[in-house]
Amino acid sequence: MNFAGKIKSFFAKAPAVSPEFFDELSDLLVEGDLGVKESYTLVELLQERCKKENSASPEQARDCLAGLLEEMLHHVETAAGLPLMPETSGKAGPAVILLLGVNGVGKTTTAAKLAALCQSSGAKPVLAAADTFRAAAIDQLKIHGERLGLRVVAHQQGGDPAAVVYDAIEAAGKDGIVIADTAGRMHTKSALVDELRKIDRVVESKAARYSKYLVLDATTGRNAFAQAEIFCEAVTPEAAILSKYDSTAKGGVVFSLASGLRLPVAYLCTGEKYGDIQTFNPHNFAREFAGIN
Ligand SMILES: Nc1nc2c(ncn2[C@@H]2O[C@H](COP(=O)(O)OP(=O)(O)OP(=O)(O)O)[C@@H](O)[C@H]2O)c(=O)[nH]1
Ligand SMILES: [Mg+2]
Repeated sequence: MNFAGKIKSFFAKAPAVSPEFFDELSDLLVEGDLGVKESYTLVELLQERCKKENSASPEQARDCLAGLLEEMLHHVETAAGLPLMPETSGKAGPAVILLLGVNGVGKTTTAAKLAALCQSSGAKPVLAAADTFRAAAIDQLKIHGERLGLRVVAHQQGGDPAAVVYDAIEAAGKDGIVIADTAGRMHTKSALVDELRKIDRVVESKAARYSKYLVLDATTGRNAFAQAEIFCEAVTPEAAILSKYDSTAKGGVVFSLASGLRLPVAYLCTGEKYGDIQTFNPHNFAREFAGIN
């Protein structure tokens, strides 16, 4: 049974709230990728709240849990929809969206999905193949560009990613949107950070709006949190995008990103098709995680 099924069945079958009930719930939340510390703290809070509110039934406890989970997400402002509203800085220049993340998390696919999303609201984004590490990465983005009917700015393999982004910004023009793919791997971590900082300097000097999204693979569980810690320290992404959030993914890491790193989630990706992306809704996500829907 997947996590969603397990949590639903736990609340449905529990006879009443009891110390065992709360112990079992803590273990279940850990299994859902919430993190050991967060799970125990949350369940302690839940016990207090249930007592205060006289919530004696498992169903009441479940609703209370959903509320507490949602509060965890409201530590951070929701970042959904930001790239689709480029403006405000007063500076002339395009909006730039940069996708970050380690190998294979779904950066290139997500770049294409975001491009499709921008297209559906009438924009014509330019894709920037700033993953110059592998020739295949450039080709992969070009294929998406062809399918979507969008321009892809690319240089040769081994080229300077910051130069690719620069050219894409020029191509997009001052009201345009640039969506840039980046490499997940480098010879060393410091080389990757140097490369991303160089891109930052180009974007900050030329763009009116800059959104850096960290793509995290939901199926990697707590490992996604460890990746986020490293990226947040090195390159300050503004939000995460949770990819591969399909039927087997658990998603508890989202609460840890908010409470531990103050990193909001902007989008959830639920499959490989262009349309398989949705803006993150804290209320619905918290309820779903608590087994309500
Ligand atoms: N089910 C599912 N598969 C996804 C999703 N996003 C990406 N994938 C798949 O995951 C694999 C890796 O996706 P990519 O977009 O190539 O990942 P990447 O981060 O660009 O990988 P590198 O460029 O190698 O670092 C591909 O097979 C994608 O089709 C998603 O949201 N759901
Ligand atoms: Mg890629």
